Amino acid sequence: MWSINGVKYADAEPLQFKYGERLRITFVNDTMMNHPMHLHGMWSDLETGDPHSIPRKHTVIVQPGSKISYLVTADAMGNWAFHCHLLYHMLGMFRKVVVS
Ligand SMILES: [Cu+2]
Repeated sequence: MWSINGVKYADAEPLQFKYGERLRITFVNDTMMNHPMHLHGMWSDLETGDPHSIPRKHTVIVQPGSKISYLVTADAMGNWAFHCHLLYHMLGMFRKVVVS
């Protein structure tokens, strides 16, 4: 079973974002597969180390053995999906995001 932080979706609490806050999401991929992580409803501003080069993404590929981070402004109220785009990972690698 795939998971995020060792917890599969069925056992996970929703992630709570405060409306208007700017937050950093960091992924550490300790698996041997790519994980294209898709946060719905908000942009993911990929941190590249260069403040002049910040790609805006919906889906960010987290490569094997890598650590990446991106910044999100929680500017969309409501419930959103946040998941790995590989269908057979999605059961575990899925979270509900609540912006309120
Ligand atoms: Cu995955």
